[in-house]
Amino acid sequence: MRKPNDSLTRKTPTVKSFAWLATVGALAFSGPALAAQWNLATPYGDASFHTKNTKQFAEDVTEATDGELTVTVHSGGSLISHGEIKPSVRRGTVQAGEIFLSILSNESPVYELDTLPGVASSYEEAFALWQASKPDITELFAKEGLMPLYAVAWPAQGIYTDFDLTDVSQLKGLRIRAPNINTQRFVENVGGKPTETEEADIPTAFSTGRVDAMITSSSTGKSMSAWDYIKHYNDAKLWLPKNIVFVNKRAFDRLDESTQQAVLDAAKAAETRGWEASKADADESAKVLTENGFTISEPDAKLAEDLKAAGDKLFQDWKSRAGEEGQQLLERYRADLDA
Ligand code: PCA
Repeated sequence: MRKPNDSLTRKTPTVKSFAWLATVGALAFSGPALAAQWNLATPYGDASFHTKNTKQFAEDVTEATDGELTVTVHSGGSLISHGEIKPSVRRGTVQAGEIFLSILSNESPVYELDTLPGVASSYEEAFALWQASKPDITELFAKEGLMPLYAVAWPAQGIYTDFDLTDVSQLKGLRIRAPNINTQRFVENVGGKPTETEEADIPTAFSTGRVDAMITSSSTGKSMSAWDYIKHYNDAKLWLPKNIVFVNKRAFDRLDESTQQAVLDAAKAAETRGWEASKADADESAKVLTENGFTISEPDAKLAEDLKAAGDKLFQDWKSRAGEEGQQLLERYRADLDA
């Protein structure tokens, strides 16, 4: 492991003559032309385990390449808004980005699979689904000049309300915040009114009375200090959606081979670390919610059945949109699971 100031000491020459100084100057001048700098935009804030993981990825790249490539993470939508991140990476305005994969669901049914109930509801299944869908997603991204680096699941999605949720009819007419199209459809299927709100805007949406309830993970509840505006979490374990981190392919191709390999190695490590962090954060977040006065419950048999009915409808709708390609992907995933 390199010590923090190692490169400094190593690069500081012992100056013995002016001739040396000239050489050092020339080296210093040619250095920046070789080194590359990437900006990576993410909509998620520093409190999110995803952002911590991505920042670690950035540090790993800088360290492994000895500064030949530095990656600067711009978190919390500070550089580019969520919906603009993929177009910006495509154009090369920024070299890399992180997004909630299912915000792309209107582009292909493949992007919807991790927000469908009954497809993958544990970490093991969610990871198998990612493995099965990776070739399709890689191909779709390649068509836009993009390359996926890694993907990490959020903890399972549940329902936040300001009352104890025991019956699906309680959701009727409520304005429920949902992070993607399928969750919005699910809200409609349970009789609620879907409201699209970015994670960072959740506290304002509650404080201004724009929403009454939300669907998200325990992690987002913790990051957004949900106890300030709501008190009940039903851990319905609806699905485990993913974030994906990706890069502009031209920017990647411009790197020399060893730098490219360093990026791929750091991405592989980030994926493994991220899935572990997600599991740990799910537990930790449930604890923090409880400590802050939350009541956490699970659906009883009747509520589970009603949520499942709303989910089944979603799944049938997906099937009618998914076409041959989507069906095949689903079958491949199921076959892998059974293997
Ligand atoms: N948090 C993000 C995406 C899914 C999740 O758990 C959100 O709610 O926007």
